[in-house]
Amino acid sequence: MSTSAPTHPIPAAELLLAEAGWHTIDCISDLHLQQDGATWQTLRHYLRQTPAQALFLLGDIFEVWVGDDVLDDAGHAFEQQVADELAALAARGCQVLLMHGNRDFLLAQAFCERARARMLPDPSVLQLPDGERVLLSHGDALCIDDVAYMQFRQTVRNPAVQQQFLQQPLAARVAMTQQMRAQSDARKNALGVEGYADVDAELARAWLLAHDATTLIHGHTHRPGEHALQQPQDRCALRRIVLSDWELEPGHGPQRAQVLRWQAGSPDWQRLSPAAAAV
Ligand SMILES: [Mn+2]
Repeated sequence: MSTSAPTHPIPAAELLLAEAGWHTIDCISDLHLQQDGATWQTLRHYLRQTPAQALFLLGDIFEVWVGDDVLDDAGHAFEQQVADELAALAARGCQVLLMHGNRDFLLAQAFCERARARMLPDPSVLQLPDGERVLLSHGDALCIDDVAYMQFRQTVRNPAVQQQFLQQPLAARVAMTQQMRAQSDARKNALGVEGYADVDAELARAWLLAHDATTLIHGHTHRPGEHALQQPQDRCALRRIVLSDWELEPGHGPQRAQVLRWQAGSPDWQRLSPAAAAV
């Protein structure tokens, strides 16, 4: 386990200080939006009602993102609606903070401008008003046991590779990603959630120690939970909190969707249903 560190250098993190007016901070991830439906309608209701002053969307907001030019394409009205709904939330005074997932890592400047959102590097440190430092990540970079995925990740996160992809016509990019998604779905069906590599506990602990944080919040694995990470020599409790994915369409397995919320004066983060978080 401890051999993972040298081959997986710990990335730098951006430090974000919670503002004094942030009384409610929400984290969600893995919405995997692709079309209008039950998941989107529940999310939209939540976005319109949340009392949060800051909303962190920790990756895989979209099932796939082929380039920001979909925002100018008549065939992608759904993606435009999502961006506009985030912008409406921002207009009401909530800061919208995004992180890339392994599905939507091509979200770029034009999307952020339309959604009035800010893209954060993965990982980022959120320092809460009480001084607690929380490390935020999508989580895929910590699933190092999936060697094939880690190689794929390195390739597709290469700016030159991305540039080449984005130079293809939009229709060609859509077709290419559909093919890749079919392969990925076949693998998902064959392995099941439990068959996927999980976050490497030792690497997660190393990330926390390097960034002087005590809690890691991430998504990606679709295994909501909370796990202690500290070793006997650690001076304080270290843990990771795993966000739920959102899947509310009928016929897609058990329905699931959660908001993780921090509130000033509350002892800890709370898991809420979207309906409970929307009041
Ligand atoms: Mn993911």
